[in-house]
Amino acid sequence: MPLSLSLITLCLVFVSLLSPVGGAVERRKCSHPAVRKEWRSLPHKERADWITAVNCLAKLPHDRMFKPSVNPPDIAPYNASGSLFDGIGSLTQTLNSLAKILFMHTWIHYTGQFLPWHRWYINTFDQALRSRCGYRGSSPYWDWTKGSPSPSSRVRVMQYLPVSGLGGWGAASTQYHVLDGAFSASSSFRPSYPYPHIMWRNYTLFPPLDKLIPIPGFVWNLSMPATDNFTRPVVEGIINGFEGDFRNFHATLESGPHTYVHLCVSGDMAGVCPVGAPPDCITAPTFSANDPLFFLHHAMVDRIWYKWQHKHKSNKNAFFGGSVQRLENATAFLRYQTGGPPFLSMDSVIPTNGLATSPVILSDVMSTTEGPLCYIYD
Ligand SMILES: [Cu+2]
Repeated sequence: MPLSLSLITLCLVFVSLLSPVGGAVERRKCSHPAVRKEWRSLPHKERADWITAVNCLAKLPHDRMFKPSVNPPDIAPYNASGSLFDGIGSLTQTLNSLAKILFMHTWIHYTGQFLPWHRWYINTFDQALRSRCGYRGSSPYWDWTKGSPSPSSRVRVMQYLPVSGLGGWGAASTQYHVLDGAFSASSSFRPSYPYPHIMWRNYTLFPPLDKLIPIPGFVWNLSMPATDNFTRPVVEGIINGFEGDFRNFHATLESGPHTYVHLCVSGDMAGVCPVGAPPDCITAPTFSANDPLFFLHHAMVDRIWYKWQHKHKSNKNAFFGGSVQRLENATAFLRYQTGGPPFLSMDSVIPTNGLATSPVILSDVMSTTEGPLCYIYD
C-alpha cells in the first residue's frame, strides 16, 4: 500500500475509533444496545480482559488528534510522549483547568456540562478500549451501594487479584501506593500526569472538603463520613426524587455521591498530589482519571442519570445548566450549582479537545439509545 494511502487509511481508522459520538445526527433508535454491568457481576475472565485493554491503551502512544485547548499554568504541561490512556485522562485535566484560568468558558464541573460531558467521555473511553485494544466484554460500572455494610470494604470494589483485580488501598508506610491488583507498583502501569508516578489510593473517611473544594463562605459538613453520602437509600432517593427537576437532581448527584466517592478513594482519584511530588504540583481534580476506577465510578454516575431519566416522562429530556462555574462564594455557588449564565441549550457544544471528529452537542447524549449512543444499564 502506498505510504500516503496507508496514512489516509490509518487516519480514517483512527477517526472512527475515537469519534463514537458525532455531531447532530438523526435521532434513530439503536436496535442492539450494549448492556453495561456491575464490575463484580462480570466473570473474572471478562474483568481481566477489561484490565488488559486498559493496560493496552496505557502503552499506546498519545492520540495525535488530542489537542489541549489551553496550557494552563496550574497543571503539568501537556506531555506528548505520554500514552493514549494518559491522553484521554488528560482531557479531564485540561478541561478542569479552564475553571481556574478562563472564567467565561465551558467547564465540566459545577456546570451544565457535567453529566452530558462525562457521558460522552466514558463512551469515548469505552469505544477506544474496543477499537484500539480489542475489548469485547461488557462495559463495567461500580455500584457503590453494593456489598458489605463496613464502610472501608463497601468502597472496596477493587479485588486484589493480580490479573483481574483493580487493587486495594495504599498504606501510609508505603506512600499510599497501590500494591496489589493489576495496576500496582509492581505492574508497569504508570500514569504520567502530573508526572510519572505509581498510582495511589488513600481511604479517607473524612475528606477535608473545605481545602479540596474551597468556596469562600460555604460551610461543608466535615463530620459526616464520606461513605454516608453514597449509601443505597441516598442513591435511591436521588433516582426517585427531583421529578422533572434536572437542576436539583444534577446538583445533588454531583456534590453528593459523585464528589464523596472521589474524595473517599482519594489519591489519584481525588487529584491529590502524590507524596514526594515536585513543589509545582497543584492538587485539583485535574488528573482523577489516572485511576482506572474513575471510569467505573463515572459509569455509575451516568447510570444514576439513566435510571432517573427513565423514572418519569418529565425526566427524560429535562435539562438545565449554565456554562460558567460559580465557586467564587457561597451565594454564587448556591444560586448556580449547575453553572451560571450564559445557559446551555441542546445545541451547545460539548468540549472534546480533538477527540471527536465533528462537533458533539448536548442533544447527542441526552439518550443512550436514540442518537449516536447505543447502550443501556442492567
Ligand atoms: Cu468525577
